[in-house]
Amino acid sequence: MITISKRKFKQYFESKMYSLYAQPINEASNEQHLNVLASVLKDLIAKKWVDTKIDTEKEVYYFSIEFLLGRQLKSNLLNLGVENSIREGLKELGINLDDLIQSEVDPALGNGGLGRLAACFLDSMASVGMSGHGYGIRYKYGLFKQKFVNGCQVEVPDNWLTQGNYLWEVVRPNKAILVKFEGDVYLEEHDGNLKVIHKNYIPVMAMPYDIPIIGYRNNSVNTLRLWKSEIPRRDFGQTTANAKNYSGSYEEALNYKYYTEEISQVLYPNDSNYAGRLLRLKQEYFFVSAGIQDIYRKYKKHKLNIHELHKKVAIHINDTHPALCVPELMRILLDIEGLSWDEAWNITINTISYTNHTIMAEAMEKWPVEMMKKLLPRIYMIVEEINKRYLSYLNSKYSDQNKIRRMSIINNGNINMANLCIASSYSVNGVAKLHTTLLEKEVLKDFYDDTPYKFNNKTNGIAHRRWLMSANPELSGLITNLIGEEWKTDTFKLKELENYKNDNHVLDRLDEIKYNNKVLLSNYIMDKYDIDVDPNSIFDVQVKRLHAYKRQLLNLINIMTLYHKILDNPDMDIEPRTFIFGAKAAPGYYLAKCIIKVINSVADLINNDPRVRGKLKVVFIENYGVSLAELIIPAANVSEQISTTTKEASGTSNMKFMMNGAITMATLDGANVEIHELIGKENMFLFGLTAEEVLNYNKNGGYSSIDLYHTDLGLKQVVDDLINGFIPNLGKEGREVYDSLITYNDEYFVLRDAKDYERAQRELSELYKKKYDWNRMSLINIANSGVFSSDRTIKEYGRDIWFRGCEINEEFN
Ligand code: DL6
Repeated sequence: MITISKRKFKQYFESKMYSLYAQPINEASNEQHLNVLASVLKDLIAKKWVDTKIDTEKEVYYFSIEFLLGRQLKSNLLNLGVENSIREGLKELGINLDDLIQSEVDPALGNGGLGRLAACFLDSMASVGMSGHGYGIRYKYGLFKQKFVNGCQVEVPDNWLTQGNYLWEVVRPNKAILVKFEGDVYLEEHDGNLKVIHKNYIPVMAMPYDIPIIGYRNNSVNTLRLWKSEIPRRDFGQTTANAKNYSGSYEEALNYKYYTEEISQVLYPNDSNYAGRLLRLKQEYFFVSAGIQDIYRKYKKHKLNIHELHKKVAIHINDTHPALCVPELMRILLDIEGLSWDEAWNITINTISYTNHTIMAEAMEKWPVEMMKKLLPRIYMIVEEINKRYLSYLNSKYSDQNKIRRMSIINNGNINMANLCIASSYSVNGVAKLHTTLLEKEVLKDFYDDTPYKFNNKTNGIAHRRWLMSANPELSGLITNLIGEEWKTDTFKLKELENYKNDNHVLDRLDEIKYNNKVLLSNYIMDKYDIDVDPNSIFDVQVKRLHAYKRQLLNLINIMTLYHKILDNPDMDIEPRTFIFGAKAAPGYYLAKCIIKVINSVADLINNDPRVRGKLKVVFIENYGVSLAELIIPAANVSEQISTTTKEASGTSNMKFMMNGAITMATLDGANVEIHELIGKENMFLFGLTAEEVLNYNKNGGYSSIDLYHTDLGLKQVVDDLINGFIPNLGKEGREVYDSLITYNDEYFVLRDAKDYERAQRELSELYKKKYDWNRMSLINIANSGVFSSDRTIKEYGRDIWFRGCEINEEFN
């Protein structure tokens, strides 16, 4: 927490304006005002930011290929507790703070839940006072910007660094690090000792850009360090003596420049070809190597005992993308520190922990041996050695060769990164109870049977400061009026709201706040798409990545069913609904893109049909991201969490919606199961196959979608609409979606769950008519959402993983 008077702030602001831009405040642009404000705030926190704690307590380093931060200004002001004085000061200078907040870029350095979770964790680590820092990549282009052209997704580059630099970053050239690719590795004898020599490597410089992560009203300022790849500068302190010689032709020099700069060019290069896959592997090693070397350098600078690294440092691998932390740490301990394999291994395995975020086979990373061997010769040697020792351990313990093959790190010419992570870390966690159980009992069963003590669950969470306090200030104010301030630092206190569940004044107020948020969203939709949506209608929202398992298609089928019903029965008593979608499809994911096109075509059909006017609307909001989520989620009445049971690891939008009082429509998947445990089926709407049923179907060859299609005529009508011209402006995309359901037997049980979903939707509609019952349910949801604060999650990571201080002595080394 810092304090600054309005008067002082104005002085700082003015002198910063002069030093940065040499011009008066009233002549500066909005962008310049924003830069000046960010710069003043950075000055204010500078002292706290440089304070380092490494020699007093254990530090956590969170490695993630994505950090989906969202805008920082509002959240920094909130956490510092200076919003009011700064707002007032700016006002006197003729500047509106809200304009500055809105004009900040939203860095899209992530794709979805994985990256947003990483950002929430950074916020929580700082806010609970934990010394925890992030390492990632400073991509020049973030996730693409989505535009709809004729209903289809078109990807436009996200040039988020419009001014060349990011508002909050500080570049630190003196902390740049050398990362080595390719080359020849061999052993040489020096004074009777064998030394690993790496020659003819391609040197790449990792330039650190630091972003401050400010804790909520405390003294913590942690760091997110993002690396940019560059050609080593001339004054770069580290030696490149054995590097490949690039003093050749101009063309060679250009190629080298391209090689280095390409690495941090774009988030998720297209991996449908070899070059794209190679680039991804380069990215992974690049940020891992820079990060591990950085930790090591800092450790040595503080003259700490290398034999106790695991007592001072915790390294967390967010999904398998940073899995090369394992061989990179081993490389440093073996080749630089000269430790024995056994000791290096013992330190590594007690330093590294790993989170799994998916059971989808397609997301389980595997790298071809030949690719890694060429790109990272020394790293590959180490992985091979780990595997050799691991196999010998497995062979000494088991005779089942299939099991050993499944557990092997290298198999069939590929390196299985999840297997590497599990074999080499002391903790493996899933992200919701059901997900962890599925890992233990199904997907990673061999590993769980072998080392059950490594496995644990850490149900995800969300930063309630961003998702409730900042995104929904009116609701936040009501909560504080009712139960006081304490919930802001202890969200379990939200439970006290239940005392008001029969207070009609409070329920009315809740209703009013939701309405106001719906008006804000309606205005946005009007401005952007010229679609008039009624804030009195039910706002039924599904916002998340577009993926077949998340089943936006099931939502759409229900919309079509409802549409037909109204057409058949124009006097039908129906609560008006606005269905809202937001989703990006991965550029190479054809079916997902077809689903987008189908939804947009159905939206056109319905929104332009006077027969359903005032009853149904469908809006697909383009370019869904963090800032839009902050507008959409507080305005939702219904939260669609309808993935095929077993497929969604956790979900985090389910938690954000719940905290903002939306009612969840859900399958018992991911963290929905835990929402259900908390509030019971009477406070949400459940439908669909259970996990057991899905697993049984999968083991016994699925169900027959075509049989269902022929027996349920209502369903048949809607499915046929995809290919019979009923939906205008729909061509091959309709056929593709139809085929996924019928020809390819509906892998995600969309049709199988459709009837039950329709039933649950009907019940929801009925309940909405009873205003107080609905708002009571909404209040109960908010009151029970405290457990989903990422502060709780991060404290559990600290308590059970990073600081538990228990040493694993692996049997194999
Ligand atoms: O754990 C964060 C988030 C979960 O909430 C989602 O359920 C899960 O789908 C997502 N997983 C990924 C994995 N991507 N890859 N690779 O984003 O993680």
